[in-house]
Amino acid sequence: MDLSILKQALIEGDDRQVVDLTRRALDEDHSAQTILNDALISGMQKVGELFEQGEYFVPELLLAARAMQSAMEVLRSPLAASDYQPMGKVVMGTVQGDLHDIGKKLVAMMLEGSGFEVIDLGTDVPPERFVAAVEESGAQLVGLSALLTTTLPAMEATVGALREAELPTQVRVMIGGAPLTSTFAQDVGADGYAPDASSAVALARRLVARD
Ligand code: B1M
Repeated sequence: MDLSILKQALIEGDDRQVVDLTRRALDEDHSAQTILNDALISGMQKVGELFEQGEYFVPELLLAARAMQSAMEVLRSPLAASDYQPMGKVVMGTVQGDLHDIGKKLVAMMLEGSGFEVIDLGTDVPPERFVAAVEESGAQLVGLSALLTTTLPAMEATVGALREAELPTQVRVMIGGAPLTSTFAQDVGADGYAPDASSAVALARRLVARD
């Protein structure tokens, strides 16, 4: 199967078609990683471009996002089965004011697939919920995601709250999301920045190994 058919179905936000084609691609021995990168992520990139060009509006974004999430459910176990070794506990979430979920879920799935236990707090998460989740779980790592430039101050506030909290163990903080950079990570006092899901796994491994 040509993965561009799946990419096109995602761009059109055709949920059922996307799920069927994702299953078919797996049956035809495309790896979960290839399906994700070559069809789904590149399809979402195209959706973003269409939005920027004024051809798509929020309803089209929502349809594509729903289709992407359904496909990710299909890919969850093959991605997670890739390489299992218990590594540590991570609290993950999208920062306050930001509802973008897909990239963060993808990072969470890849971390799970690499042997991390992930506590996913969802989206629009206030700083104090991150702090409480670390206190309750004893996680060594926190992963913060943001897709909006307007929510970068919330990310800074969250890193600040984690640094100020009296936590039983020293927590490492990694951040990611399209508007971020490693310079921003340094400026707000995070321990690292990852531009995509696979580098997030490599970074998480490095940060946990430092303990
Ligand atoms: Co929104 N949106 N959106 N949107 N949306 C963007 C982000 C935008 C770039 C579109 C555009 O204008 N071109 C733009 C932001 C501009 C900016 O601030 N710079 C934007 C806007 C403006 C908005 C609204 C304000 C629109 C409106 O209402 N007028 C609104 C805001 C709502 C809110 O959050 N308060 C909004 C709403 C939405 C929907 C709800 C409709 C939907 C989200 C649905 C959902 O997530 N459940 C949506 C979508 C789908 C997008 C685009 C099209 C796609 C995002 C996505 O899922 N990408 C996006 C345009 C684009 O990105 N091209 C856009 C696929 C995903 C796999 O990639 O999330 O980048 P990404 O994650 C990557 C990396 O960033 C990284 O790894 C991931 C995998 O490789 N990463 C991490 C992410 N988190 C990480 C954490 C890490 C490490 C790496 O460590 C912890």
